[in-house]
Amino acid sequence: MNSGLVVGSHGHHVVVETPAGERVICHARGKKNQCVVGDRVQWQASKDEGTIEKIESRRNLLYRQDDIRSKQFAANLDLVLFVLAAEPVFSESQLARALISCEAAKITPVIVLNKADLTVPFNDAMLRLAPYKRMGYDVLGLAIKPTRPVRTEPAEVPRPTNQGLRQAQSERIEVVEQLLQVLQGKTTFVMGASGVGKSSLINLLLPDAEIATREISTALNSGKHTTTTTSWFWLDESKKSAIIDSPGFQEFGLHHVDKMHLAKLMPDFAQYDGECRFYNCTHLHEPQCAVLANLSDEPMDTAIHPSRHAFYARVFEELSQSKF
Ligand SMILES: Nc1nc2c(ncn2[C@@H]2O[C@H](COP(=O)(O)OP(=O)(O)OP(=O)(O)O)[C@@H](O)[C@H]2O)c(=O)[nH]1
Ligand SMILES: [Mg+2]
Ligand SMILES: [Zn+2]
Repeated sequence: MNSGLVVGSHGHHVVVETPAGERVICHARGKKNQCVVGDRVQWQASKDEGTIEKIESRRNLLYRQDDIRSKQFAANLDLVLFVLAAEPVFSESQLARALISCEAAKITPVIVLNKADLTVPFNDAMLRLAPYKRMGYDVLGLAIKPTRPVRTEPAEVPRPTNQGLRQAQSERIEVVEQLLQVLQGKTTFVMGASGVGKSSLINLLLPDAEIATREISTALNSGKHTTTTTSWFWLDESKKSAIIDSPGFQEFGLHHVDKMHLAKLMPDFAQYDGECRFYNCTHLHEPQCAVLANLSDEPMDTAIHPSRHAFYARVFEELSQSKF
């Protein structure tokens, strides 16, 4: 039996990396051995491919359920970078669901807002993230692959081109160093909607990775350079830090979450845990409910925004209908 790490997931097969750094295509033996990227496995060689015989117990498992049929996960993670962009305008429901999923799996999320070069929509998006900052989430504003300089000088002071270039380069270095600091010594899963710049982020950190990204010139609808598989990349030679690219998604089901546990996974709600009159309060209609008592659209750490409560009620209802 050989040991290995799952570094790629392609639907019908996975790629396993051996301790010596070789990569082998493996197939699962039966339903029980369905593994995901990040899994430590035992595998048996058969000709030039392999069979997964055993999955080592997981530290955690991130669920990302697109719909009833297709589920994708990664295991044994330290950090999730949830990437949003100034454009396309992000879905707050998707963000909120992803954060709940991270909390449920006990994995720290960091929100990355990309495309800082698109100043106006970027600032709007940053404003929409203010409540999440107040909840204690880290928000990192970046321009991973800007199409224009991020910081522009007044038009009447033209700068020599080489200086502009040098500034652009030093900004790149700043972004890379900022990111590498966050990722140091961790296994990080990059997730977010299609087109936000997940693969661009990995290319910036690892120019040799040369992941195809969705360029405007390659017809938006063709989906040609959209990521379709989940892949693991080492960030350092000592193999202490790793980053995982994943396909973009639309929906984000939370069917694995217990509805009575939902409020504990939302930090603005969780601050009132145990303060309602009834221990099994659903925070929907009960008298002397600490959550309902603190609904307010004031920008305060103690407030629960009415739109967050509407979101909570929607997900609570969804989980009440759930067949899972
Ligand atoms: N303006 C601007 N565009 C960017 C920036 N970063 C990435 N992009 C562009 O955004 C588009 C999508 O980037 P990708 O890296 O392919 O996005 P992705 O999240 O991997 O998308 P999927 O693989 O489909 O999930 C590309 O055209 C990038 O050039 C940025 O900082 N500013
Ligand atoms: Mg991609
Ligand atoms: Zn309550």
